[in-house]
Amino acid sequence: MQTLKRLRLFLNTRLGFFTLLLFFFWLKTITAYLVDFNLGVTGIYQYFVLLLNPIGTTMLLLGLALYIKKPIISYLTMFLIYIANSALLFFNVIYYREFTDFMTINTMLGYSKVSEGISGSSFALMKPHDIFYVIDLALIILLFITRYLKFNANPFKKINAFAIMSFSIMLTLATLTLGEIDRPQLITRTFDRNYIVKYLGIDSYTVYDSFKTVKNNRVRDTAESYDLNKVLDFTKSHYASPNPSMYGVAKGKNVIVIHLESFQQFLINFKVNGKEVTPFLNSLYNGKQTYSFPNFFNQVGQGKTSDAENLLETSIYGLAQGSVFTSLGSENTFEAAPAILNQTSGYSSAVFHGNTGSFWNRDTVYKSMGYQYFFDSSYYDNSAKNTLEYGLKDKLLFNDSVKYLERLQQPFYAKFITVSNHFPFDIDSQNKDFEVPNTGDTSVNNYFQTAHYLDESVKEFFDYLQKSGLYNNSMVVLYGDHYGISNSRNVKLAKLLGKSSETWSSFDNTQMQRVPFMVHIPGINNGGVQPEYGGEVDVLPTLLHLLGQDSSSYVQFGTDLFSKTHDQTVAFRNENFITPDYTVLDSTIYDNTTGKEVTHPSKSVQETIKKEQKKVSIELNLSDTVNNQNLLRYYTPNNFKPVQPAEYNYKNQYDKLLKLQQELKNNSTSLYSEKGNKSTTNLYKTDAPELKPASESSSSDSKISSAATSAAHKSNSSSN
Ligand code: GP9
Ligand code: MN
Repeated sequence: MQTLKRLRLFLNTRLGFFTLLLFFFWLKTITAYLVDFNLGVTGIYQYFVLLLNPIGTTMLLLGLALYIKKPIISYLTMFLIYIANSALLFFNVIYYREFTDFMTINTMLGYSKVSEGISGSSFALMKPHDIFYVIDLALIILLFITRYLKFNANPFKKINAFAIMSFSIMLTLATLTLGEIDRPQLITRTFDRNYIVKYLGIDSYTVYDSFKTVKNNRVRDTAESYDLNKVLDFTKSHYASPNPSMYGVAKGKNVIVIHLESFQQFLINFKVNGKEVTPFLNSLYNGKQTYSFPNFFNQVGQGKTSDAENLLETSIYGLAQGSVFTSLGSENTFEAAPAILNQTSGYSSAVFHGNTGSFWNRDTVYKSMGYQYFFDSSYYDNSAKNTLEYGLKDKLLFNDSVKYLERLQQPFYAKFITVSNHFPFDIDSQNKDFEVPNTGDTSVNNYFQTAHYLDESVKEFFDYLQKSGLYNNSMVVLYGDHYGISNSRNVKLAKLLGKSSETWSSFDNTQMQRVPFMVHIPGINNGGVQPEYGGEVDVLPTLLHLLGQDSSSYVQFGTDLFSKTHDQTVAFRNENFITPDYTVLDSTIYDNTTGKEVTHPSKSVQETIKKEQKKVSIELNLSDTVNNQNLLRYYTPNNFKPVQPAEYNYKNQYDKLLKLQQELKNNSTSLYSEKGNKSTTNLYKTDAPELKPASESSSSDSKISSAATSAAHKSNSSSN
């Protein structure tokens, strides 16, 4: 009784009211975190951060009202702040149900082209338990009406208000630090809005997003047609016309892009203890039906995988800092491979990726790229045994995607993003079948195992392509997105590569940025190793020309690798570059054949390098202008219609595919229809232990499991 009385007395102070609101809001936020959002929280540490993160920001916001002297105004202000914050939380809950993502400022203001904000129809998304998010408001008002709570007329000391504010700022900073410890570069790289909310809370996320939006808008608003003209001048004069003997070699074929996660060129034909690490990829690489590029470099920045995707499918660079996908991808205009191929030759398009759709903001950006279908982790059985840190294991990704792939209308452009070969290269023991070297660094050792696993996965997929007949009318493009072994770990690798760790240099680190680029076209016989130097930015014009598409009117910074006038200078994101003869790092010139620094370059070498350096800087700068000022919104290439992202929706895609197939009747070109309405999934053979009958797992049936995202999210080490 006594305590109840005391509690009531406390609640009737201004601090008491503050505490009450703080407690209610904390409770609502945690409910949203655990019941409505799927943040993939694992382990005590992450739960601790989750429980802690709403406190600092809520105190900070409500605490503002404590500075107001007049009791009524102070109480009212505090309550209004509370209502506004509750509304933000609640709208996010509703929005999340539709988009599995959080609202950005642009969505709230209705500026986002990609997904509409909360609309009338969104209220159909309400659930019975939503009452919990509003009942507190009624309760508080009731407490005042019944006079259980009263306005306390005693002034609140400024110094106390200040103390509360300082404490709340400290708490917010502490949360940020705890988040950064678990997820380094949380803010700078912004992998995923889910992560920001998980570690920092919904309020901090909104503030962060507002800052970003204001900054982006400011830069964007400075755009002038003059800037676009400069870009067009460059891309037009840089354009390399196709090699007639290669133009249209793969015309009309399906395009299957296989993203080999963290896969470096040095693995190709590499042996450990006398055994090839990737025998299947080697066979492709060495064969006559593949154009293979050993001097092909990754050009990614902090956006890693997403930068690679952007470079490959738009031929525009990533940003000097952060990822284009996450920083600008929600608003920018894209003129990307899937949209181009759809508009020029009726290609359908899909991405298959066993991680959460919001990672790298893919679920949003893919719409602007014109991807018709995006099969993310929600389309696969992502139970714990099937996943590694970044989602579905590769063998399962390929196997489980076939039921969707066979329903795609042909020709299609389909991209598979693998994940198993990702730092820290950990794979469960039942999938280990390769004797790894001993370099003294576990992640380096295990890299060979996961690369080997990836190789087996690709082989199984190729076997299926052949059996199902897809193989003959497809062109398969394979590429490594970026390094797996970081510069700091390269020294551990040196000995295996026949080099010394003592003399290992930045020149060597740069050479390690080679990643495979292979274009496998069944039926050709003039393939083989191509000596040309090139990078990820060169892929799109190359592919367009192979498919018989004119690329001259697009804003693309790369050039066709097969063209006689292909530009062989490869720019890295930090303005370093490499040519067939020289590697230039911070103005230091290295000779590619000796690996030694050119201390006294001849006049002509000096001049060439100066010219190339200037071009590289201009090119990267122009690319930044295109991205930062969203210049493509002002430029529509010939025969191209701007993509309308809001027309895309990645829900219930399997049903959509079936429906389309039915509507098209005899005109359906899906593999399934071609086979006389028979599935080809039984043709897929995999030795994936997860699918062995002994284990109680089911095969290609997709289950939308609530655990789907958690395994994919549990990772806390994206970069090494
Ligand atoms: C996640 C995967 C990894 O979905 O693509 O991205 P990365 O860490 O390599 O940039
Ligand atoms: Mn990657």
